[in-house]
Amino acid sequence: MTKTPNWQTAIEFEDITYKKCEGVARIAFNRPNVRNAFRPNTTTELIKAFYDAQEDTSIGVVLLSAEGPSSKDGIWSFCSGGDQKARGHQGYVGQDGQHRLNILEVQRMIRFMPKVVIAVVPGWAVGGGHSLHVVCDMTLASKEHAIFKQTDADVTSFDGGYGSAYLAKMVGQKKAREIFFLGRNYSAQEAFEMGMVNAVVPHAALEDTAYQWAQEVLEKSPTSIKMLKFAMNLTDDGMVGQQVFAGEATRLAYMTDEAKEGRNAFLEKRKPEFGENKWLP
Ligand code: S0N
Repeated sequence: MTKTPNWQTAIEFEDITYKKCEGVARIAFNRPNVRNAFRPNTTTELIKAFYDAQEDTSIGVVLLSAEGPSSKDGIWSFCSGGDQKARGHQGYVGQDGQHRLNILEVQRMIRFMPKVVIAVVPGWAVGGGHSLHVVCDMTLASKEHAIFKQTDADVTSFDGGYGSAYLAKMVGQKKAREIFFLGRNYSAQEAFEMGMVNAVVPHAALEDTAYQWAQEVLEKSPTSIKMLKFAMNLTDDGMVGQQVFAGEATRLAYMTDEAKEGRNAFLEKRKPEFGENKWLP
């Protein structure tokens, strides 16, 4: 039986909502009248919320979801990508007048955070919004309302990183090329059959199901989950993937008596004594 969470607001934002409940953080787009398009203020807020969730040691899972539906027409969205009204000549223009492409920073936070990020897709997942669901560790989609679509090649605002190249690893080269080159709409069921959605869920049960999945993850060993996520990332992330994985291996080594002896010997200005029979077969 699924449990309904008692969400508590963690930080008040303008373009997103950010809540927590029992080890789970929920970050949700909150611009439903523009299909949850992200402007620079949205990405700045996303970065702050993801950073907070990463730093909070009580949080093991982040749900990336969306508020809705639109008050104009009742249509649900996850995210429709970069706000084309904020798009300038060199990027998306914020209140400070700077041109930025910092949704890519959000993607990297999702990819490299030592916690599980689940995309909860209640409606349109389009353009950069589609790329965000691709980079999340798992995706749950509304049976009735989720629609997946890539418009990057319509508006000349394309994601040549995780949104396309990693998608191709996920659904296969031919299908990924179809998604980008034809820009068609795909239902939750079609996205599931392609391998880019983990489960198709009745809309009314979507949020509670996501919370339930998060609770299941939280029953697992945190170190195992983190190492497995980074291991699965490693081959696609090159030297950065190795750096992230290896950093955690170093942390594990820090926890050994051997590492404590290495540090203590240095501080005490003596030769370290690592002991006998430490060279395991
Ligand atoms: C989502 C779509 C398919 C929904 O269609 P529907 O239901 O017919 O609704 P509309 O009437 O079109 O829209 C309702 C209202 O919402 C506004 N709106 C929708 N999407 C956007 C948007 N992206 N930007 C601004 N406004 C949007 C409409 O204008 C409408 O407003 P009103 O009611 O006032 O008329 C359909 O809406 C659609 O196709 N949207 C555009 C999708 C799109 O092309 N997005 C951009 C694609 N590219 C990216 O996102 C790439 C960005 C990225 O990730 C990136 C990659 C590499 C490097 C940098 C970046 C970066 O962004 O930084």
